[in-house]
Amino acid sequence: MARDALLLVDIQNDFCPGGALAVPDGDRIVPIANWYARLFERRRLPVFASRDWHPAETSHFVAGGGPWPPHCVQGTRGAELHARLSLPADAVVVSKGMDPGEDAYSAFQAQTPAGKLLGAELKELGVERLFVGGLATDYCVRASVIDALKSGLRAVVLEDAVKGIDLEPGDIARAVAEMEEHGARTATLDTVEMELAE
Ligand code: VGL
Ligand code: ZN
Repeated sequence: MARDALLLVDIQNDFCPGGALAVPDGDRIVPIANWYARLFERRRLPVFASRDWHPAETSHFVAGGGPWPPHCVQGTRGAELHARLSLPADAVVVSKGMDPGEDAYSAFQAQTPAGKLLGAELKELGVERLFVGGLATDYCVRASVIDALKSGLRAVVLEDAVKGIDLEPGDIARAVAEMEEHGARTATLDTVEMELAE
């Protein structure tokens, strides 16, 4: 049983500079995410990486009536996890957004390669607390953290391993405040080991 797990949300080329839906400085979190991944690996704690994994046509994209330019289309380079993201060999990649009628911002809508929902997988592992980093703070990180809390898990936002879009100035700060209002804690490289010890 593993009480704690790490979730790295959507650290994909399209959310990094040069990508179709670039988060400003999105790639800057990669080395920090790698550090967290190593920490959890050393402690034999499970590591999950979610990916946005859309069909070419979806109501999530502008052409389908949605808010976003096409991004993270299944099988494209933009949908690949960032090349410098370094995950433990036994990390589980979960995919979301495959349904052409669904945004699927939350990693709790994502499935393992075996088709199991992330929440079910975490429950099976005995996970009680999820540490979350990734992209974007004000969309998929926010939705994933709030879903984690609603599903009865504790959640810790890794503040130095997230970056947001701020489509409206203040979105990132509001997202962090909202996650905290739902009960999320925050941690950084400096405090995560203390947090893990609790
Ligand atoms: C995301 C916008 C659209 C995200 C995904 O990963 O935060 N944002 N699709
Ligand atoms: Zn998307």
